Amino acid sequence: MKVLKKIGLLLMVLVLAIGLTACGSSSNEGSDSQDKSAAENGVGEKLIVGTDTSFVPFEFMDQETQKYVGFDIDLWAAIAEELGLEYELKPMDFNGLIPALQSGTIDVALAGMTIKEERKEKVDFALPYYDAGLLVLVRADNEDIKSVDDLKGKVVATKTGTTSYDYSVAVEGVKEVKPFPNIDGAYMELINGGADAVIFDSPNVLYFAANKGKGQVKPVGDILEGQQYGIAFPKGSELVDDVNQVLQKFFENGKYEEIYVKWFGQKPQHIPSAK
Ligand code: ASN
Repeated sequence: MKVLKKIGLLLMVLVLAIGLTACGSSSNEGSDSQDKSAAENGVGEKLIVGTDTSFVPFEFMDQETQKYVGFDIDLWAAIAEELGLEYELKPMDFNGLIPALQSGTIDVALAGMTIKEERKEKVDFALPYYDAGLLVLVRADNEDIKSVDDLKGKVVATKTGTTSYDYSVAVEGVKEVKPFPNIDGAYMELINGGADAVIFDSPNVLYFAANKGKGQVKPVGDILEGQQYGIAFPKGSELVDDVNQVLQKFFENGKYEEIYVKWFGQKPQHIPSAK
């Protein structure tokens, strides 16, 4: 009897122990599947959209609301709405965007990025959506730099990893090119006298000169180099075709024009990819 009782007790303990372990593992599974479904339905499904930290008026922080705003931000919001995409913005230095697309850390790069053959080898671009160029910016009181031809022996500041950097280092006779991870740093360098000029994207230079830099800086000379901006994706991204269809629709139905007028105060003279 005693032996039987003992066996019975042992069995009970065993059953309990197994039950507990089972409970334990099932609750682990529970949290695993919770994680998975969160990833499937939420965070994991949200596209990560890399943007530049500051590229007025395309993407920049609104100081009042502490939110990212701008032409690119509105254009992407409208595209995402049309395609039913959820996304999260991830501001980062411009120079990090292409590597982040290549490593899959981000799904989209929204940064007034110039479509270039060399970049096309690394990432895919949707249709061109904005015509731009480069401009030389100097201090408002500067009298000797009137165009890019007057940069011999001068110090030029610009942003790292950009078409402006490539352009600046190729200007004959420039004494030094100072690259900054963020264009605001280059503008400050100019205003503080650490550089004689900034070479950078025309819409950004014009916007800065008319707003934050008003009275302190002035653009000089002609617009240099015709460029077009495109939204960039990892190579082979299935999103490109869908985004192109929406862009084409926006070029035709006035949505593009509406966003353009909001940020540039005038109608676009030319819509890059409109049929
Ligand atoms: N458009 C330029 C480039 O792609 C600069 C920028 O900051 N977007 O290099």
